[in-house]
Amino acid sequence: LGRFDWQDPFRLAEQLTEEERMLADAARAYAQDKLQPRVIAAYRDEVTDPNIFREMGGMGLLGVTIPEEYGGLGASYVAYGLVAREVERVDSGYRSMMSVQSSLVMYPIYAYGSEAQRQKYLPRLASGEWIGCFGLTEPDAGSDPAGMKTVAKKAASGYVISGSKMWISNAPIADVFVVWAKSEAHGGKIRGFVLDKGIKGLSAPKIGGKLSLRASITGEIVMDAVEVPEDALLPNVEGLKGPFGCLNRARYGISWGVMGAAEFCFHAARQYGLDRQQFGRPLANTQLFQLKLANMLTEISLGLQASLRVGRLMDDAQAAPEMISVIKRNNCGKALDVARIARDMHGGNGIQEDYQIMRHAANLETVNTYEGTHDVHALILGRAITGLQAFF
Ligand code: TGC
Ligand code: FAD
Repeated sequence: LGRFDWQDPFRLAEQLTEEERMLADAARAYAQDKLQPRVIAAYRDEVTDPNIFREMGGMGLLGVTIPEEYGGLGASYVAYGLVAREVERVDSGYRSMMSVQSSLVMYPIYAYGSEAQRQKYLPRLASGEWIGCFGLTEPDAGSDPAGMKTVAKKAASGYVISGSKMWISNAPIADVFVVWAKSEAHGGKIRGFVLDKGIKGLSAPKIGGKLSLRASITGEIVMDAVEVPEDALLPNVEGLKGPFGCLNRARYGISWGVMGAAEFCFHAARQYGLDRQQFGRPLANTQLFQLKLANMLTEISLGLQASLRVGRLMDDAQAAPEMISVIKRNNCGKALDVARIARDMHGGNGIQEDYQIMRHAANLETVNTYEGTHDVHALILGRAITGLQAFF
């Protein structure tokens, strides 16, 4: 008979390569030693420390899949997912900082950029010296990015970009802005542009009042007739498949990340149930408590196994976007359920910051919404199942 380990029910660890295991261990050590001690205060005080990018860069955690010649690790998508899991075990906001930089800024510059753009940006994004952001969403175009109003008009020296982006992770502290606009010179098609901080007409005010993802700064991007040279254009992609190509990678990483947050909540609920006595016995010695733990273990182990499968297919260039919708949608929804139930299992302590469950639950509300909401991914799958699109 095989052995059973409640912390690794399907023996995920032994399905990884040595390199993947080593990177996951390094990411866990970094996250637990350097991020965990500061997250409670950072979340409470809504502080994003830009040094975290430099620390992550120093550890090789930014642009894990980008080739080494541009400062990345040239590692697998499975390795990238494992890093996301370890960082999000501490906080979804820290994983957000890492995944925007890696999948939404470095990836498009690598995949769609010129050699000069790769050389200029990638090494400094990989080291964390520069911070990047990705502007797709607008005040009136969230789930439907095709409805964006930002335009790029041809000018003598390049382009003039006007419009505004909303809910942009990292924007107020960003040095590099990857923004998507409808380009008049390209028949109104969506094109990507790379903007440098400090150019005239570009600003990124912080969005305040967030009750979720408070350790990750979020802002607008306001572009008031921003003039950029011709070489700000990402030359090698046109249309929505540009931003969606980046989102495929970020959504995949999120599917691993949220399982890390769920594992934290599951482990905490188990320990709490073993330690806390009511009615003369540990809470964990009741049937209802055990049922909840069994459900958590089941959903987490299935979710991780699914992410591993899709990651292996990504590494073989065989993953379809619909597979990513399945794991982004299901893992986010299940992680949110796990966090909410773990909050309940902690009783009154569940709302206290030191127990960290409420923070994870609040964060996962955002993660369930960004990168395609839970329902938008259902519609993507519904279209694939029926051949009928039901968005409008
Ligand atoms: P649709 O007609 O489906 O497609 C238009 C073009 O795009 C192509 N395409 C894809 N290409 C690659 N990967 C994918 N996943 C793709 N999905 C679509 C498609 O082939 C087509 O290409 P072409 O050449 O024929 O033109 O477009 P639609 O307008 O009907 O799309 C509908 C829908 C709902 C699927 C889509 O708009 C959608 O996914 N909406 C959700 C928006 C979203 O996810 N926004 C995320 C913003 S970024 C963010 O949240 C970052 S948070 C990060 C953090 O902090 O961690
Ligand atoms: P809406 O699209 O208005 O949706 C509202 C509700 O309507 C949702 O429940 C949705 O599922 C539902 N709905 C929408 N369309 C349909 C339909 N056809 N049928 C049925 N129901 C529908 N964006 C970026 O570009 N870059 C970033 O870095 C970034 N970071 C973010 C960070 C945070 C903290 C947050 C909260 C968001 C971030 N986003 C970012 C934006 C995010 O991607 C959007 O919030 C998300 O895509 C949803 O868009 P929306 O908020 O406009 O909601």
